Amino acid sequence: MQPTTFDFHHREDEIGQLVFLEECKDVPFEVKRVYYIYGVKDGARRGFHAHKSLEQACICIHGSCKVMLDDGKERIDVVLDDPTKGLYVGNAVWREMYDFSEDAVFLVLASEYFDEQDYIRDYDQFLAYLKEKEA
Ligand code: T46
Repeated sequence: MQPTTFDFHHREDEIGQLVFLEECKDVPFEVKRVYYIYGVKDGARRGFHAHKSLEQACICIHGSCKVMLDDGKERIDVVLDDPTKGLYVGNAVWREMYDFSEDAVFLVLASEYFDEQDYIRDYDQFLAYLKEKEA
């Protein structure tokens, strides 16, 4: 599995940096929700779930962290440490986020409003869901 990443528009001038992105242009979906994670405790791991429909773009806008993606066949680990780059996380992919630096701010653009019914929070259920989808 190869990660899909985005390079966002970046403007630098004498007074600082600016990054911008637009829905359906720089990320391949309409953005219905934005959330961000920060202050992650040392050594903590988050995620441990997949989504049935949700698509997301993850950006570590400050500091760094790693994201593990698992499509049921393969696992990859992606380092996010650049506020101009995003990682696409599609549906039916198990994700875990870890190795957050103390100053990490992890921003997520999401294609859907929050819906707990869209989560698969058990790994065996995730594998069963993939099997069902393939059948
Ligand atoms: C994901 C990864 C990358 C809400 O009520 N609304 C929201 O929009 C979100 C994102 C969460 N919540 C609630 C649900 C839980 O009671 O906040 C609590 C913590 O969420 P969760 O344990 O799912 O957080 P993470 O960091 O494990 O996962 C989050 C997203 O939930 C998930 O969609 O893909 O970040």
